[in-house]
Amino acid sequence: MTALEPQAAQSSAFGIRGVAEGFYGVPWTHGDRLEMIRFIGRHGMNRFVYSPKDDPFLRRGWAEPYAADALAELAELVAAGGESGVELIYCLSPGLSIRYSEEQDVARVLDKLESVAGLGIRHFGLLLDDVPGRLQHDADIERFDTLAQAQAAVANAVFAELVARVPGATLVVCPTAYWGYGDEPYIGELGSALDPAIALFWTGRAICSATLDAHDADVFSQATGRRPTYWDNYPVNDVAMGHELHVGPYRGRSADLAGSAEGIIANAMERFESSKVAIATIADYLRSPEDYDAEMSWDAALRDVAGADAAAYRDFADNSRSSCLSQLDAPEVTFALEEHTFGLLIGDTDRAVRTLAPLADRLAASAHRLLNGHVENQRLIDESRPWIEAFAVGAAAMQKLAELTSEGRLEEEGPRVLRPFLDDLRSRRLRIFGDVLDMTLADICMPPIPFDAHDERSSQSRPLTQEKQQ
Ligand code: LTM
Repeated sequence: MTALEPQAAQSSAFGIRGVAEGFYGVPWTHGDRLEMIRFIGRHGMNRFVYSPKDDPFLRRGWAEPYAADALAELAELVAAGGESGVELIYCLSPGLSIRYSEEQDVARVLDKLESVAGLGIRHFGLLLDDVPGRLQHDADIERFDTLAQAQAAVANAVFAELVARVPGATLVVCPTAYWGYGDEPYIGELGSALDPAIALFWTGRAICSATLDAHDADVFSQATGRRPTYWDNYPVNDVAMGHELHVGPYRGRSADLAGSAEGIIANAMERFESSKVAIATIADYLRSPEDYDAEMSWDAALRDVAGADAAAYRDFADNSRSSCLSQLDAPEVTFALEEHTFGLLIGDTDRAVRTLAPLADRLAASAHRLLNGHVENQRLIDESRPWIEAFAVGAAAMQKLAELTSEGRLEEEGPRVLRPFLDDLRSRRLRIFGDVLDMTLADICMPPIPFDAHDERSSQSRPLTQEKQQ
């Protein structure tokens, strides 16, 4: 694998360039965190956000003190960061139960943050995302008019104490409504009430934003009095995105964004090795957004993470691009299947199989190598295994499709031979090959609705159920 040297930030680079362990799911191990800090340092990033959602000491048990061994591990992360040019942002998520009006709770937050400040951590976060968008404690409802006022009061109090106690301390707040146009009443009110030195996380127009650009960032700055620090939900694939594996390159972030934002923190996947692929491309963008070339960066990232198996893994990952960022889910397969359909429609069998047959063979060989070969990064393959197995089924389906077509047996045997592949792929409920393979197989396997049935339905506009009963 390529050993990259720590890289100095270039002038157009984002100030804050980092990764968050901020997903729902099984937190990374201590060893993973050490490795990720070194990995992102080699790629020129400078922040690691420590905020696994399901760490009991950060959210539900936010006030629980750490045992000595947990503190020792955090100290090791700080030390690894020091060697790699990466600073930790330690984030607490007290929003599920905190009493904003209760001084004791503010003191508890401070105690927890101070306990890690003693290890050398200087950057802190209060994450108030994924909590009810209203005040719940009676005392809070009595004391504050709005959630924004309550949150600002706590954040300001925490920040004032922090800077007094911890030299150079910084604080970032993740608002409860952390996405949108950036000028909604809640975020505007929070921005007006917060100390201007406190940073704000923002995910852009959506929880997982297809694009981030300078115009939207400027709207946010205008409304809140500070530039956004993007918490970018890519490559994370938790909660409802669990059927996608986000191993495609970073896209849709404008080349001029660095001038309008403090920086970007990319929220990673629970799947540790797979996350590195996208993260390496994100690092390239953040270091030099104007020069960023997604495909070139992706090729380098695949070589870095998959090593000797990069070509085979690329074949797989090229068909696993589906995400909020992707414009085209499976570009090469889409082209080949479009050619196949077109060839059949114009009666040109040669054209139908010319691109598809060699591609299907190549993808099948890549799947075989990844699943059965001696691979360099076994953990990468193990984490992606369900998707790679689905990829193997799809590749085999395309081989069969090409074979039946070239032998002139598609019409007669296609539905019977290809239907098990379609059923198998659908039963796995994993996003691979985007929609294109499913649609192609379904066209062949599902009996078409006869033209006269169309006519009958539209002229009589009967519900389908009635039609079936007749
Ligand atoms: O995005 C934010 C600010 N918070 C959470 C993340 O922890 C989670 O990983 C992502 C993606 O599901 N969505 C969130 O709401």
